[in-house]
Amino acid sequence: MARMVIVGAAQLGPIQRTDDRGRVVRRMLELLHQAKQHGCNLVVFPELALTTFFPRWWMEDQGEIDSFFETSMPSNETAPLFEAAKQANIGFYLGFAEKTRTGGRARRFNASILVAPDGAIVGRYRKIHLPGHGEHEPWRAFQHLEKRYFEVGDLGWGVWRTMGGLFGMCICNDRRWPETYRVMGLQGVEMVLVGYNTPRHNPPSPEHDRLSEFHNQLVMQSGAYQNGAWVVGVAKCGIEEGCELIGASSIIAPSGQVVAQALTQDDELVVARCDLDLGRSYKENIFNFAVHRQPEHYRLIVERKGAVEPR
Ligand code: CDV
Repeated sequence: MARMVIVGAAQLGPIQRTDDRGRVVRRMLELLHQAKQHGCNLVVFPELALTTFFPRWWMEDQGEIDSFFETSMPSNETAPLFEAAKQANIGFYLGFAEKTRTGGRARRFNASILVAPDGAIVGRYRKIHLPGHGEHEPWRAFQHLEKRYFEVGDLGWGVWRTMGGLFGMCICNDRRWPETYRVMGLQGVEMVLVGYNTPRHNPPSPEHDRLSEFHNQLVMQSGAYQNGAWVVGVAKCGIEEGCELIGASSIIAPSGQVVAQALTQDDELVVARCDLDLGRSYKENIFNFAVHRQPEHYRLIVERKGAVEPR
């Protein structure tokens, strides 16, 4: 019998700096309500879904920076989301800025959680590929200070058995790197969940701006196909504090085909019925890792970070 998961990609339109979390959660609850009407089992929200994309600003006051972080999950503001999802028997992925304390010091991550339909947090992920820069670069139209505000994630890419399948998570820039998907592929992942905030304008390489949606599709479709897994990519998008973020939230089959895609740059629920067994023919044939991979020839991938050209 097919293992069906009805997935809702809950794209969010822009969140302005003045929008408080209560207002954002009300928008998310509306998308969750729509998901329930569509019979969804799983809803995927974007990266840093509770606030505006704050790494676009240089900030020096740690109190101001910390105002964008969550110190507990669920928090007071997100508790209604957890409660409504549990009532609706829907699992969800949520991206947020996490502040935690370990070894007597504060640590900050760009994080996501996977919540099962019974309300239990079954998976945690902390973003590994942090794009942008760590210092103020005033020449840019806007900053991208993820390297300043977050530590590199320390949990690797896990895969969790829940909702009748094998689910993995990554966050935004991670989706551009084949290693992200392959580490999950090597754990048999059947569906990769990824939230993103992708400014259309890339200050160091503006010649790429017109290709933003193409690159978004290219990496998620190839990640899906090369690992025989579904990929659900969900944007926060539209014009946020004067900065345009792309939409194009997509549900992509293990064949690499886009099954459903957002039409707007606003709050929008994109729904697809996903057969988790659809990846099997890829995993057992063309991408049968156990038969065809040659890891002894891949050593450079883990031994070398940057490219070194031959002499
Ligand atoms: N939030 C992100 O990770 N954004 C990057 C941009 C800066 C290129 C992305 O890969 O979409």
